[in-house]
Amino acid sequence: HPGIFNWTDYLTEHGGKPAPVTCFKQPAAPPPNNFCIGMKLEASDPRNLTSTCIATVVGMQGPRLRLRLDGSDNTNDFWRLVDSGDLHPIGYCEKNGGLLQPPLGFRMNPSSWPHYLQKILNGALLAPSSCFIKEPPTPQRNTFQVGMKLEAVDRKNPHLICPATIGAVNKDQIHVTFDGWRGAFDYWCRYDSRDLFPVGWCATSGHPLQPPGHKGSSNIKYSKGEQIMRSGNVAPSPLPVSNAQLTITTKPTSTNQNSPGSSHL
Ligand code: MLZ
Repeated sequence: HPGIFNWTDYLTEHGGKPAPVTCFKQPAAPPPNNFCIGMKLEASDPRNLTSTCIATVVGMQGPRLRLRLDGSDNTNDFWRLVDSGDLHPIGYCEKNGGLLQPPLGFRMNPSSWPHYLQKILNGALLAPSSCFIKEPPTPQRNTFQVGMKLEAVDRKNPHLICPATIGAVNKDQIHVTFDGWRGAFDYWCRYDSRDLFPVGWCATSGHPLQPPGHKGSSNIKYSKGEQIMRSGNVAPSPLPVSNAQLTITTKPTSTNQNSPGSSHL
């Protein structure tokens, strides 16, 4: 299938080894997704982790749920795995002595919250407890190494999972670098983040995997010759070469000249 991303061919061509599955806080097999669009559940507010809110499933992709907090707008949707520790059936908060809170940025007057809550839960489709899957255990320590390959959530486009490489390791933190995007989407996170998956996870879980970008790999060749300047410490991920080796071949592309300052969006 030319044009469809294939890890085996990619690793043969570009080198690199998949990070072992034991590095990740993910179960041996991706969990089943038994949720349906429209189901309501309890989730912690990503913008205010001390609040438990009502959320509705507004989309799904493999074992990932796209969630929207009830009473919030549609610009703060977030994604969680079905085995996320942040998700619980409706009633869990109250059973544990808590109170459901309005989301940060509640669209109405705060005094209307109790009535609003009653209204949205009346006759609602509640996600049954069988949908919720226990969070997997956390690996004891950070065993990622620089150069290892993985699949990672693009935090600027959190519906996307993309091929990535470990760019650096510092104690419990790892630097996730996205293949072919010259650093524009890279981030640091803990080794036990739920946004990190082993190579092949998307294929087995039924989640789409974005192909790598082409910036820094299609019309950029690594050889001796004319140098280009780049600002900051943005490395030409994922190829481990020094700036001194980086040159752009003169083969013109259609519109994007792939200049170092060009937009990545
Ligand atoms: N705005 C970009 C998305 C890039 C995603 C990169 N992920 C590492 C585009 O539309 O191509």
